[in-house]
Amino acid sequence: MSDLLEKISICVERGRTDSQSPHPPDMVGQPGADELTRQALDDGIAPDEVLSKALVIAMQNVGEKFAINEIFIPDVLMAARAMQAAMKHLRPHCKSGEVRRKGTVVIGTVAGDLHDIGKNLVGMIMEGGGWEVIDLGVDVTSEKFMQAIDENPGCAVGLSALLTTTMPSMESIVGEIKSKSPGTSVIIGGAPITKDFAVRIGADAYFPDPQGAVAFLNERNQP
Ligand code: B1M
Repeated sequence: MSDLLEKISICVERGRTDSQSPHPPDMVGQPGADELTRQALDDGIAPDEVLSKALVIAMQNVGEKFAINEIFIPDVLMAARAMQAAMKHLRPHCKSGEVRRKGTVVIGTVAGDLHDIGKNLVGMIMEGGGWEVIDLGVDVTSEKFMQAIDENPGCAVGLSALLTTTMPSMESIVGEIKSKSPGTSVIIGGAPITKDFAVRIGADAYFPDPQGAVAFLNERNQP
């Protein structure tokens, strides 16, 4: 890996957004993901390489460390901020098709539920893992999920629920997706969700953390 890509990867993993940031204290005064990504593109490094050889690797490390409690929610949020600073430079290239994404995932918190912190973490780690993420937000009805599936053929869907009272809503959304679009993979998660519940409602997979969900998507994407 080039020196520059390695530096970008370290900045994202450590949550170093830009040269003005006070975080992390041992990197104060050094450039961050923002400046280094700009520099990489100016130096002629392909945007695709910045994504796959720096951001994806950094966010994979972040997801793995988070899953084993080596780092915590604030660390993931800082890493996600640094990743967004890099993505700002890559997004125009994504739109032009120069950056190849692994596929599209539509995510949302189910109808009746307003909790979005976990869903946002999952979305950020999926995006960092090289997936295009369409985030429908919170309180998302089955109609909105179906519309997004129609607009993004071949996408996977990720549902989050934090309330026991919105688990029935998750069940009816999964039922609707599976009856109208049986080929769509549906992943579910959230504090009250279990593997047994996922099996019972016909979801393809349940994961207690973002990393498991990304690993599932990557596996499903294998040729
Ligand atoms: Co709420 N709340 N809340 N709340 N809230 C809980 C969930 C609760 C457990 C608190 C409690 O009573 N101890 C309780 C639910 C009880 C139950 O259902 N059995 C509860 C309640 C009751 C409520 C209200 C009803 C309170 C009221 O108004 N009377 C109300 C409901 C509003 C609504 O949704 N309609 C309510 C409101 C709120 C706030 C708005 C104040 C706020 C949400 C702010 C926001 O999200 N923007 C809030 C918060 C912050 C919480 C707690 C404290 C924290 C939730 C959180 O963000 N966790 C929570 C108590 C707790 O968990 N300690 C609580 C951190 C987050 C990173 O974890 O979301 O689990 P989590 O996501 C994890 C994994 O679950 C997984 O990955 C994430 C990262 O590890 N994951 C997935 C999540 N989605 C996934 C999807 C995947 C894969 C993995 O694939 C697609």
